[in-house]
Formats: sequence, C-alpha cells, structure tokens
Amino acid sequence: MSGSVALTVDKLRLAAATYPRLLVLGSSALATLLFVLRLRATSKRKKSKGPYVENLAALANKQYDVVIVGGGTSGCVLAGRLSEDPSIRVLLLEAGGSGTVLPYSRIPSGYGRLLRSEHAFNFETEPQVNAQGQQRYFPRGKMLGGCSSINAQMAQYGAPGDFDEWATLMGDESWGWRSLQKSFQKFERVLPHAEYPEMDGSERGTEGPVRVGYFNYVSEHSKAFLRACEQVGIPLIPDFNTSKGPIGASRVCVFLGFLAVTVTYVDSKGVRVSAESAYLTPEVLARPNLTVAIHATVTKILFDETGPTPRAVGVEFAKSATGPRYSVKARKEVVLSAGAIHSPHILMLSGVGPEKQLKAHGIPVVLDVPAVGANLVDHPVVDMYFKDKKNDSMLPMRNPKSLSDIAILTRSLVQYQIWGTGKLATNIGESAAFVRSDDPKLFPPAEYPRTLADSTSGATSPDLELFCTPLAYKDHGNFTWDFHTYALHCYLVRPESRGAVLLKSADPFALPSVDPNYLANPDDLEKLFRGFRLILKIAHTKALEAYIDHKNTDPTLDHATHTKSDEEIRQIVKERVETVYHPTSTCRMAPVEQGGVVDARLRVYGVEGLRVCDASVFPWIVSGHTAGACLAIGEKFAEELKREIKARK
Ligand SMILES: Cc1cc2nc3c(=O)[nH]c(=O)nc-3n(C[C@H](O)[C@H](O)[C@H](O)COP(=O)(O)OP(=O)(O)OC[C@H]3O[C@@H](n4cnc5c(N)ncnc54)[C@H](O)[C@@H]3O)c2cc1C
Ligand SMILES: *[C@@H]1O[C@H](CO)[C@@H](O)[C@H](O)[C@H]1NC(C)=O
Ligand SMILES: *[C@@H]1O[C@H](CO)[C@@H](O)[C@H](O)[C@H]1NC(C)=O
Ligand SMILES: *[C@@H]1O[C@H](CO)[C@@H](O)[C@H](O)[C@H]1NC(C)=O
Ligand SMILES: CC(=O)N[C@H]1CO[C@H](CO)[C@@H](O)[C@@H]1O
Repeated sequence: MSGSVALTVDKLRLAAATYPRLLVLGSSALATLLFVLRLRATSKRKKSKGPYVENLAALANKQYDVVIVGGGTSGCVLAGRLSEDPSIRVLLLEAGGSGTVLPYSRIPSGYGRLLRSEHAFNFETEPQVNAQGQQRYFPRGKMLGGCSSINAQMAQYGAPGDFDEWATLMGDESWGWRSLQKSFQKFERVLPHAEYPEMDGSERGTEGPVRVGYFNYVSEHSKAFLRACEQVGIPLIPDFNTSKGPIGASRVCVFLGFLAVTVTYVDSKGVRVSAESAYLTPEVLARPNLTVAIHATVTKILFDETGPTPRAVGVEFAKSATGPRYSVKARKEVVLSAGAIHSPHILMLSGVGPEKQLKAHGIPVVLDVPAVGANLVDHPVVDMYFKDKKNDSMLPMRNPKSLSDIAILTRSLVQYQIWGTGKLATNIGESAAFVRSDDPKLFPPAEYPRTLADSTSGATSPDLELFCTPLAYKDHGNFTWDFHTYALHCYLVRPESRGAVLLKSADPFALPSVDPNYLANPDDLEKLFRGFRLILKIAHTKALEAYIDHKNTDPTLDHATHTKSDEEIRQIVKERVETVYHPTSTCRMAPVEQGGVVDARLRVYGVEGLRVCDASVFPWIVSGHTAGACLAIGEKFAEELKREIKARK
C-alpha cells in the first residue's frame, strides 16, 4: 500500500517536473502544425476550390460533348487535355472533393492518414481463400486526383516489355513502349537534382505538367538498403541515365532502375504532385468549356436503345444515396475513368456486364459482357518488421511520446514549412529494387529447384519488387509499434492469380465486392516465398548492420524469422499477403475472345459512344507502379479522341 502511494507521489513529482516542458513543446508543435495546415490549406483553397461546381442541380439536363466519369488519375489528364480544344465541351464528374485542399494529401508523408477516412473508398476484400481466409483492407482514393492524391508517389512505370506485350496483343504498335514513351514524356517534367546528376532527362519529358524528381526526404536507412542489395548481388543501376546507351538491356535497366532511390511525384517545394494539382490548374479551370463537378457520384450511364446498337447518351448522378438524381447529355462520348474497381461497377449498374449477375440484382440488361469485372489482378505484398537500431524512424511523426519525439516533430514541421524538406517530406517508399525470381545468382537452383512459369513481360523484365520504409506498420498503418522500427517489403509484380469485382447490390452507393484472389496460383506463393527469403538475406547484410537491431527478441518482429523452415515462411506469406494498391484489368483492352471489354481505341465492344480509360483497361498488370501508365494512357487517349472528334465534324 505505502509502496504504491510512494510510486504515485513519485509519478506526480515526475509529471510536475516534466509537464510544463511537455506543454510548452507540445503546444508549440501543435501551433506549428495548425499553422502549416491552415496556411497550406487556405492558400490552395483560394485558387482552386471556387471553380469546382458543387450545386449539382445547376448541371441538370445540360449537354456536353464529352462526359468524363471519375476525376482520378486518368480522368484529370483527360479533362485537362480534351478541354485544350475550345470546341469540345467537357464535363468531369467526381464522387469526392478536391484533394489539393487536404494537407495530408499535399504533405508527401501524410497519405496514411487518408486511408480509412471519408476521402477513400474503404473496401474489405472477400475472404482470401488461399491466404488463411482473411479479409483485407483495400483502399481507393475518393477525391480529385483519385489514387494519385493518396498514393506513395513512387514514379516508376513498369518495364518496356509490359507495353510491347500490349501492342502485340492488340496488333497495334501505338501501345508499344517505343510509341507510348511519347505519352509518358508528354506528362513528365523531370526536374534535375544536384544529388543525382545521372538523371539527365534526355529520354524523359521536360515540358509536361507532372513534375517528377528527387525532392522527397530519403533516410540513411534507405541509402543503406541500396548497399545491402548490392551485397546480395543486385546491381545498382544509376537511374534514368538514358543518354546514348545501347537500346536493349541498358535502356531497359535504365527505365526500370533495377535498384534505385525512387524518383517521386513530389515537386521542388516538397509538395505532392497529383493528377489534380498537375492538370486542373487555375488556368485550365478557367476554360469556359470545362466544367468540373465534385461530390457527384455517377449512378449509371444512360443508353439510347432504339437503334441496332445501344448508344451511351449521357449519365445520371447524385450527391448522396437519398439525394435527387440528375442527368446530363453526352453528345459525343461518355468516358469511364472511375478506376479498376468502380469502372466495372458503373458498367454493371448500367446494364453492361455478366447477364446472370445483373439479373440477380434486378438490373435491366443492356448488353451481356461476361468480362466486365473479371480478370481483376493486384500486386500482393508481404512486409517484414525490424527494430531500427538508430532510433531514427518516422515514429515521432505518427506518435510522439517523449520530449525528444516532440522536439523532432517540431523541427520537422518547421523544416517542412520553410524548405519543404525533412522527415515530413518522405514518400515512405524511398528506395526500390527489381529482380527476377528465376535469377540463378539470387536464387541458386540447388536451393530453389522448382521451375516456375515465367510470368514476366520479357527477358529483361522483373517479377519481384523489393522496397524499404522508415517505419514498420501492419494493417495499412492501423498498427505500429511504440518503438522505432524499420521495414522491408517484397511484392510480386507479375502475379498470375486472377480475381473479380462483383455486384453486391443494385444500389450505386453500396460498394461492390472485391476479390483479388491472392495466391490462387501456386507459383505466386513460390515467387513471394523467394522474395521473402531474399529480403531476409538483405536484412542480414553488413550494410544494414548499423540500422537493424538483430539482437532484439520481440516476437512480433522478424529478427529470428530467417531460422524458420520453408514451410513456416510460406505460412507467414499467406498470413501477411495483402494489397500494395495496384488493381488493374477489370475492363481489359483485349480481343473480345480473350476477355476484352474495350478495343485498342478504348471503345467498349458492342455499344457506341462509350470508352474506358484508367487502370481497368490494362491488358496485364505492369511490372511496377501503376500511376504512370494511368497518366500516359490518359495523354494518349486524349490526343486520339481530340483528333477523332475533329475528324467527325
Ligand atoms: C495507398 C496507395 C499507394 C499507391 N502507391 C503508388 C505509387 O507509389 N506509385 C504508383 O505509380 N502508383 C501507386 N498507387 C497506385 C496508383 O495510384 C493507381 O493505380 C492509379 O492512380 C489509378 O488511377 P485510375 O485513374 O485508374 O483510378 P483513380 O485514380 O482511383 O481514379 C478513379 C476516380 O473515380 C472516382 N469515382 C469512382 N466512382 C465514381 C462514381 N461512381 N462517380 C464519380 N466518380 C467516381 C474516384 O473518386 C476517383 O477519383 C497507389 C495507390 C494507393 C491507393
Ligand atoms: C551516364 O551516361 C554518360 C554518357 O553516356 C556516361 O558518360 C556516364 O558515365 C553515365 N553515368 C553513370 C552514372 O552511369
Ligand atoms: C534506442 O532506444 C532504445 C530504447 O527503446 C535504447 O535502449 C537504445 O539505446 C537506443 N539506441 C540508440 C542508438 O539511441
Ligand atoms: C484496427 O485494428 C483493430 C485491432 O486489431 C481492429 O479491431 C480494428 O477493426 C482495426 N481498425 C480498422 C479501422 O480496421
Ligand atoms: C462548344 C462550346 O461551348 N464552345 C464555347 C467554348 O468557349 C468559347 C469562349 O471561350 C465559346 O465562344 C464557345 O461557344
């Protein structure tokens, strides 16, 4: 009894001694934070909130040439580019609000806070039958810019072979890398950086609206990760030195940056570059022929079914499930850019999809297209957690616990506010490496005897990506440790498992079912297992010795995982596998008989006046990050549609 009283008195004394300092520091941190948030929010709001239409009634029954459904990554590109032609009247309808007014979208490290918020569609997947039956959180951005407003800002686009495969499939060279590269260059404005002179930009765009460069904060840990990769035999290829090298392997390597500090969609002021911030600038929004409406959820596409072929003639939309529904006419085209989950969802709600499913939900069938929502493919990731030996992680940004944490947070806030640098400017996914699961140097056949089907897009394309983050997290940030951690991650860039997006209800405001069907193909598990083993090897290199505390015995960390059996590791992969946020291919561009929903000009087969342009049209998932290709296909399609509309006049 007396002991506990003494303890309490001691605690009080300690609290009395520390609280004033805590309060002072805490309130200074809070003040700085509020200052940053207010300043950044209001300066932007003045410029960009005004031009967005929020009164949906004002749009009712109006006519446009092109109606774009979804103001996400591809949708913003289309709106910006199509409205360059003053003779085309464009309407963009976006379910969410503006992303550029949200501080957690603008600050590169802030996006974790937008997950599970009202600014995301917060899916839980169907139980993953090959991954211990678990349901997994699965977010999609719900705001202008779409996922480009909440993504990790890693500007790596895949491998040239990915796009060459698209060209071969469609028999259309315009989709091949050599041609599509122009569309990548069209969106890019590569910014030089003193620390990385090898990025000379000679094969990159320099005039586009999307600024890419090396302006994110990079921790010492991430630099050490690159050295660690070298120590296990992954060659460090200076990124993007594309000058005059031979075409084949060297260009591929350069494009991929087999191992590199990631180039990011972060500008020289340390602010995220989203499709909204890049394409919906005040000058663009001032165009009389462009209308951008926010908080406008498209509930269905309207068809004229009087002719021999159904024709999309407009869309219906609403602010909320119970609010009034409005409609607008599209004189020339309706373009779906609602992303890999919502584009097939909207098609189904509109009567274009698998007949049986539509009928089960009482939706009148316009056209039976079994491939709508099928072929869902996503990159499955597994994470490994370690104790950060340097105690220099992102922990104070998330969860400041001590005076020194608060001091670090305050310093970071000030640094970010004044220079746009410091820990807050990290994109979290700071460096990455790409490897092949059949590389005999990394996976000696004696140790890994199974021959796996080659799912890559070519001899110089990868099937695994490794990356590191200056903080370990579980469940997409729902759980973090209360001490300093470091994490290594591995994901499969060319999975062969396929899932589906299915209707759960005819209510357009109810989320559809999402089943990425992780690990359905046994080779996927084997490749991830190899990646996991490689990561463990990297974690135990000399280069990471100073950064990872392998003496730590916390059972929730992976310091002893390398001692586990292959079978145990496979179980860990199944237990941890989840989305790295790259779903694609639910409205595939492919010949009809190969599960195609759209043709090479992104026209939905079997109907007129309807296109799809977003990640859902990727014939196969790219061997890397997906936002770049969404921007590029937006550029490509906008150019073609402008030309097409002109020719029709
Ligand atoms: C957390 C996270 C991290 C990621 N990290 C990276 C990365 O580092 N690098 C990278 O390259 N890629 C990354 N990605 C993936 C990449 O951002 C996406 O693949 C890409 O942005 C998708 O673009 P999209 O145009 O297909 O769809 P989206 O950008 O998702 O756009 C779809 C838009 O449609 C709107 N919409 C949906 N339904 C309706 C409706 N009924 N009516 C009106 N509007 C509607 C949505 O609100 C959204 O704005 C990440 C994604 C996430 C979620
Ligand atoms: C980049 O390319 C130039 C010209 O080909 C070459 O001289 C230089 O060594 C290269 N730099 C790196 C870092 O590879
Ligand atoms: C890191 O923090 C732990 C306590 O959590 C402490 O034991 C260790 O000495 C610290 N290491 C460094 C390098 O500060
Ligand atoms: C976060 O994790 C807790 C505990 O595991 C869980 O109960 C909760 O549902 C999770 N929160 C969300 C929003 O998923
Ligand atoms: C098709 C259309 O509405 N065009 C209008 C675009 O804006 C100009 C003014 O800049 C009008 O003159 C056009 O009629």
